[in-house]
Amino acid sequence: MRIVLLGAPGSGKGTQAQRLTDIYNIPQISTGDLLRAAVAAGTELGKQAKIAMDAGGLVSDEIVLGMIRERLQQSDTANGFILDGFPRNLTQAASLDKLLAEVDQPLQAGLLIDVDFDVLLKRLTGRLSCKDCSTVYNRYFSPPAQEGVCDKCGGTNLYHRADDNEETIGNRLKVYEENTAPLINYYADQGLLKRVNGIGEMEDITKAIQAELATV
Ligand code: G5P
Ligand code: MG
Repeated sequence: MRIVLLGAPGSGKGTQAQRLTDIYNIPQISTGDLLRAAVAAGTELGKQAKIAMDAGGLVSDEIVLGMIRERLQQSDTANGFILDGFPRNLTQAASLDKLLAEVDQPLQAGLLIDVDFDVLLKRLTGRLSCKDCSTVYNRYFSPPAQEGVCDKCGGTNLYHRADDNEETIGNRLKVYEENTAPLINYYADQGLLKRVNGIGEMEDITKAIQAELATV
């Protein structure tokens, strides 16, 4: 299964991608996670990306497309992938289509997780992420069983993302509206758009996604 998860910052792309990975046995490819790893490693690419990420803007298409091209060549993508946070604008979407056409593996769905903007702020300001395995928690809605310890990997490196402050969140939402939301029509025009309501129990949202994907 080859799918793109669409949705605003905080809509639950990462949360649902991790669940879908276990269900379909295909990898989650999150450009945000790949970029944060590059920032943490202090690579040249990471240094360039950090400036845009701290401001809540988009990292250059050139950097992101290079990363995606390399990632899609790895063998664990043979049965498909879940793209989370990519593509982010029409240029990236067209480049992805081209890349997948070259290997005759076209995208099968663009799945939108729909969440009202007023819910997103609380989700993002309360988010905690595991540095070791990227599992996502929320200090208000879904904290780990033991404070400061990841339920999944047992690591003790839960952190609050640097871009989850109100000012940067405001920018990220604006960038989403202007650059990423047009992808909804882009995939609708290709007959690939699926849509689920992203407010409710995480488990129910996963089931709604599975029901949508059952027809691809
Ligand atoms: P990212 O890392 O892609 P965003 O801003 O697109 O970041 P984000 O913030 O990671 O997206 P998400 O993955 O949609 O949001 O949300 P999540 O982490 O799963 O959930 C958010 C919170 O809500 C968590 O606390 C979770 O527990 C809670 N939650 C989730 N689901 C539910 C639910 O059903 N119910 C409830 N109650 N709570 C829930 O990108 C970061 C930066 O990297 C760069 C950009 O600078 C970007 O700003 N970047 C790119 N730049 C250019 N091109 C690209 N393709 C780029 N990709 C990344
Ligand atoms: Mg995410």
